[in-house]
Order: sequence, then C-alpha cells, then structure tokens
Amino acid sequence: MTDTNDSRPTPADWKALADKESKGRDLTWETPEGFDIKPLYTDADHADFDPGLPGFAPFTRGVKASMYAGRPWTIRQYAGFSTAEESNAFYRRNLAAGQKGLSVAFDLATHRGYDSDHPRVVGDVGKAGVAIDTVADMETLFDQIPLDTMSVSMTMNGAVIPVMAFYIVAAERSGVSQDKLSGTIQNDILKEFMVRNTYIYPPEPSMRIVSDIIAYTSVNMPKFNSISISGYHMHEAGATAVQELAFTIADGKEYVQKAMATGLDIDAFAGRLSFFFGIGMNFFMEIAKLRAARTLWYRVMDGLGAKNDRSKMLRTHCQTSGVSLQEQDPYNNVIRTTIEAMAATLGGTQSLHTNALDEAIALPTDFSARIARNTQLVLQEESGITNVVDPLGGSHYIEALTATLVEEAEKLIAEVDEAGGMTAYVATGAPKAAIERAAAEKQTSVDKGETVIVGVNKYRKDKEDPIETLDIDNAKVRKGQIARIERVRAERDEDACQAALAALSDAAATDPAEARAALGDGRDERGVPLPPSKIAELEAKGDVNLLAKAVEAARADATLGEISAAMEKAFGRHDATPKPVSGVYKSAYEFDRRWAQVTDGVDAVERRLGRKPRIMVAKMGQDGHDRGANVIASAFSDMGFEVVSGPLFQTPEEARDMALEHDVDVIGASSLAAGHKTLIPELIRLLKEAGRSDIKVTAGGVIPASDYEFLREAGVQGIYGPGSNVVECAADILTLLGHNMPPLGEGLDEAAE
Ligand code: MLC
Ligand code: 5AD
Repeated sequence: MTDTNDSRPTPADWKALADKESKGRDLTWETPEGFDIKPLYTDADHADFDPGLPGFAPFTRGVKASMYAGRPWTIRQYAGFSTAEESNAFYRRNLAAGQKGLSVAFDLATHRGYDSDHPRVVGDVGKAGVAIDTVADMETLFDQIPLDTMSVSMTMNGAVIPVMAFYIVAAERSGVSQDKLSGTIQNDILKEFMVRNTYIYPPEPSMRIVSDIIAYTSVNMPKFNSISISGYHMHEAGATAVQELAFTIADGKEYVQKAMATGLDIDAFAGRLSFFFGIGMNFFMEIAKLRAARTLWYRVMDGLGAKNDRSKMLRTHCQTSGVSLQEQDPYNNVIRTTIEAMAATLGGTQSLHTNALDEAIALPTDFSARIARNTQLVLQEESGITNVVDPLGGSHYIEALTATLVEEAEKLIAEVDEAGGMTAYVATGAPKAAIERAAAEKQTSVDKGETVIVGVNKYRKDKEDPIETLDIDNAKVRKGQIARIERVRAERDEDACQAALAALSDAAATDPAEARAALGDGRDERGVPLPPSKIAELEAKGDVNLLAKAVEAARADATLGEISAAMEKAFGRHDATPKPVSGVYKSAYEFDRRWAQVTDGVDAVERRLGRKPRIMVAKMGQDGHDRGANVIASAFSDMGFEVVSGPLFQTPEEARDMALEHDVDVIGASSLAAGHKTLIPELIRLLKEAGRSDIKVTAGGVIPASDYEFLREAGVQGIYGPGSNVVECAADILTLLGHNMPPLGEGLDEAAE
C-alpha cells in the first residue's frame, strides 16, 4: 500500500459489507415506475447528467437564480364552496391568516356549463366548489379583494370561456382593466379527456377554445398565465411519475404546436404557459420529478424553436396528493401532507396547495384549512428550507433519479409523438388505459398490504374517533342561485344579450382558419384564394375569437349556461362511458386465498341464478371522478361478476332505466363530490316506484361516516368509504345477494398469506 487513497473503501467493499449486514437479502426496491432503487447511490450513477445552475438553462435546479431566498413560493390554497358570499368570506379570512394567492374551486355544475337552475345539476350546486352563474356572482366572489394586486388561479376547463369572460368583466366593473390582471386559468382540456372528465365539447372544438384563450390573453392580458398544464389529475388517477411527466409535457407540446398553427409566435405566448403537478408520498421521486419536468420542458421548447429563456422555463404549481390521504386515523394526513409539501418545495415549485386533513371525507373546515395553510407557513418561516436554492442538488440519489426520469419520460413522449401528438394519442384511449392499469396495480398492492398505509392496512385503530366536517345545504344554495339568475335576467337588456349570444354562436360556427385567412391575405391555409363573397361575410363577423365574443356576452349579463349553450349549438356535447381495464386484479391475486373465496362465492351465486351476478357501477350527477368506479368495475369483472358500467353524468332516472334494462342485481353508486345525499336516495325511490326494490343499492367513494345513517335509512345496503378493500366489498355484496359467505380468510394459514 503506497498511496493512502488506495486504502479508501471502494463500492465493492461497500457491497460486501452491506451484503453481510443484510445476510444476502436483496435490498433493491422496485418503484411503481419499474425503477430498481438500490440502497446506495454514488457519483457514478449520474456522471452523464448536468443539471446546470439555477436560473439558467436547462433550469433543472430552478427557474430563478435566487429562488426562495429571493421570494418564497406562493401559498395558494384551492378553495370554494356553496355561494359566492361564503367563499368570498372564506378567502378573506385565509388571506388575513397568511395565505398569499387565491385559487378558486368551482362547483361541478359550473364546470360542466350548466346554470344552477338546470335539472341535471340538482345534486351538484354549491357542493364541491362555488356556484357561479353570472358576472354578478363573480363580483361577489371577489368583493373587497384587489384584483390588480392579488393573483388569482381559476381551475376551469370545460366552461373556461364564460368563466374567463366573467372574471374579466367583474374586474372591469370594479375598476381594474384586464391588462392588470395576474393569475392563471387551468384551461387544460386534454387531461380532462384522459382523467378529470369535466369537458363539455368534443376534443376538436375544445382545442380551439384553448388556442383562442392563449391568443386572447397574449394580446390583452400580458400578466395572466393562459394555461396550467396539469399532471396533478393523472397523478391522482394513479399515474406513475413517468406517465405524469410524459403526458403532461406532451400535452404542453401539443398546446404550443396548436397555438403556433394559428399563426402565433411561440415567444409571444410561451412565457405565460404554466404547469401543475401532484406530489405524493414517494418523497425523493417527487423532488426529482419536478427537476426532471423543468429539464424536459426546456428540451421540448428549445426543439420547437423558442428563443426567449422565459419561454423555455417550466413554472409550476403543486398540490399535495388527495388520494394519499385517508379517512381512517385522519390526523396522519397532517404528517403525509407535510412530507409532500417538503417534496414540492425541495423540488422548487412556484406555488403550492396543501390538502386539509379531512380531505378524504369532505371539504375543509376553517379548522382543517388552518392546519393545512400553517404547514406551509411553518416550512417557509421556521424550517430554513427557503434559505438555500435547490438544497438537494448534487445528492447522488436525487440527480440519478432526475436523470432516469428524464430518460424514461422522453421515451414515452417519443411514443406520443409517433402517434401524432397528444390529441391523437388521447383519442386512442391509450394514455387513459395506461393510467388505469397503473392505478389498479397500486390498489392491488395496497389491498394486499404490500404498500403500507399507516392506520389503514396496518396499525389500524379499533375504533375511529369522529371528526367534525363541513356539510353544505345544497338545496338552500341552489334556491339562492336561482333567485339571483332570475334577477339578472329580469334586469338585463334582453335584446342586447341575445344579440351577443348569437354573435358567439356564429363565431363558434365559423372556421377560425378561414376567418384568419379573410383578415390576412385572403388566402386559406393551403394558399387558395377565398371567394370575395366569403371574405365579405367573414369580415362582417370581425374577430371570431370565442373569448372576445364571450366578454361581450358577459357585459350584456348572459349567464354561464347561456354562453355555454351558445357554443354547444355549433360544437355539440361530448359523452363518454368508462372502459375499465381487465385482468389486472385476477393476475395480482392469482394465489390469494381470500380472492379465491370470493370467486367461489360468485360461482355459487351464478349456479343459483343460472347467470352471472350483475352489478351496475353508476356515476350520477356531474362528478367525473371515475378512478374508484373503474377500480370496482375492473376488480368485480375479474372476480366473475357481469359488470355494467354506467356512463358519466347520469341522472337518477337514467341510472334507473339502465339498471332495469340490464336487469342488474346490484347498483354500486360511486360518489366523490358530495352528491350522495341527494342522488342515491332519489335512485332508490325511483327503483321502488318501478316496483324493483329488490335491486340492491350500495354506495362508495367520499362519504363521511356521519352520513352513513342517513343513507342506510334511505335504503342503501352497503357503504364503502375511502380505504375500502375490493375483496371485502365483494364479499359483502355476495352476502347481500343471499350467498352464505364464510368470513374472509377463515382457515387461512397466516404464515402462508
Ligand atoms: C418569483 N419571482 C421572483 C422570484 N421568485 N422575482 C425575483 N426573484 C425571485 N426569487 C417573481 C416571478 O417572476 C413572478 O413575476 C412573481 O414573482 C410571482 O411569482 P411566481 O413564482 O410566478 O408565482 P405565482 O404568481 O404564484 O405563479 C405561479 C404559477 C401560476 C406560475 C405556477 O401559474 C400559478 O399560480 N398557478 C396556480 C395554479 C393553481 O392554483 N391551480 C389549482 C388547481 S387545483 P412574473 O412577472 O414573472 O410573473 C385543481 C383541483 C381540481 O385542479 O379541482 O381538480
Ligand atoms: N376546496 C378545497 N379543496 C378542494 N379540492 C377540490 N375541491 C376543493 C374545494 N372546493 C382539492 C382536494 C381534491 C383536489 C382535486 O383538490 O384536495 O383532492
């Protein structure tokens, strides 16, 4: 030994020692992404990856040189419920207590373009967000909030045109012109078709709406982010980090290309594109995910010819994961949210929402919202996280994960490109199916106890203590909204309003490419001259930008439903039926005794009935959260049930008709947006009226324990809240179907489980 350096332990020495300590046990861990995580990382694992410096391309280490040392992230809590008055009061209380930016949650009726008086939305008004029908509602929502200084995010995709128009006109009426407005509109329709399901129109006109908003804001609202390209909802639907990254970046790429195709210069709008990611419990993966996202976006935008650095930097909002939170032992959720918030901020987010501890049960109360907000205040003001830029930069594990995520996401993006871009890829159903498969795999792993959730599938309490949750009197909200709509309609200049709506319908029916051609050099996209009569007709219409036309309609006090309907005339409405994946559960449970008990039970019922037992999975109301419904449909069909998947957005009447038509034995109604107390009892009443009380109705989803008794009294025969296990649900339903189901796992050799 001549050099002292030679005596330094080598990676081989480490391996030998680690093997000895672990007695040869394999210590690699496979992530849902399929990455093999080793117990040790060294510089050799990321030698080829250069993250650069913060503030400089490729922005891996952050979009600002000084990051939080210069200005901390924006504490932006997403909220909205009931009426505009109540939400406004809630916002003002939150701002006084340290929140920094606003973020509006609209109710599902608003999302789907229906006024509160529409018969399809009886159970939805004011429930999962605030009901907004008119500019007057929007003025109330922001009463005494200075819109020239407060940045406002609005999560709206379906009814994005009327909501933007209302916002612009409400600000105008408070004396703030649109060029001063700062904030973000979600306006990300592609992911709605994949996972979130609050679309209104078919994909093509929906993409035109996105481009029209980008075009309008790039000219009129220079401080407003025209889109929030969201991976969050994919994350929540069960996507892996690679899927979330790849599909989100590919969505962004598609929007940019569509906007460029309308003749916009990439650098004129790209600086106002923003992103949104979900942050779950895989701590280091989530930090690396944000760093990878910035790297990927830089590469994509550079490739598309962006020149300004600003166009190539990925700025993002993050939200901690809703699905990671549990109904059981709910104070654990505070811990989970803290861990996730740390990942988001160590990853360099620009803005953050932290979920409240009652997430799995209801909307936040003042109490739970306070803890959620304080989680961020403590991180910002007590933890020292803000003092150093990208403090985990250079960590071997983080850099290696970042590099791997970039590499794997790029492979998936290449697949999307091959399919012709994200619109085409979404149309094939491939990304939705891939995400559902990942979700089913995750659920199986939890159900089997391989993925531990403290207080749910391990260390479960014998008895849960009830916590106080927010309940909204939806009938009261609806009544108030209807009165306000009627007042607005009575007071407006009806002719002016109808004329503005007709102009909007007309613009929607006009091909924007032709309109551009007429206003440009008189030639269409292929260079063919338009006939003079056509040019004259198009010139008479003027600008056919849908937002510009909707602003006119909003100034004339048209309602949200009317503006949506004016466009629907030209575009039609989009409908979809969930298509659950098959086989995932069967293969995951191949040797599981409890699964076998259930499939035996299904066989027994089948013999008795002379056909398979039939279950209809129903989604009523405007709640489009279909992850749970898909999980149930997939698992039950793998168990041998005949599954009838109801389309999204059914009314109770439509659900009843479908159940009768298919002669089902059970209806499993899935509700995640608080419509359960209205819609499910109504379904039961309608079945009774039809003389079919024999059809059993069960309920699953986000249902507070305090509503169980109400539902049982209404005739619901089984209730499965968050954290329910699909095998146990099935056993329960077999019992409901008269099968003498032995207790699950009985006679099981514990050691063999
Ligand atoms: C920031 N700034 C700095 C700085 N850091 N300046 C100097 N030194 C520093 N260190 C500047 C920025 O450049 C910017 O100005 C200004 O400060 C504000 O900072 P920001 O970082 O851009 O933050 P913010 O305004 O909060 O914008 C964040 C964002 C935006 C770009 C991600 O899009 C946003 O707020 N998104 C929120 C989306 C959201 O809340 N969605 C909720 C979805 S809920 P300038 O001039 O550069 O702008 C949902 C659930 C559901 O979807 O219902 O399904
Ligand atoms: N208020 C507060 N948070 C909400 N979320 C949804 N709606 C609201 C609301 N009205 C949050 C939840 C949910 C995610 C989509 O957004 O965390 O999981």
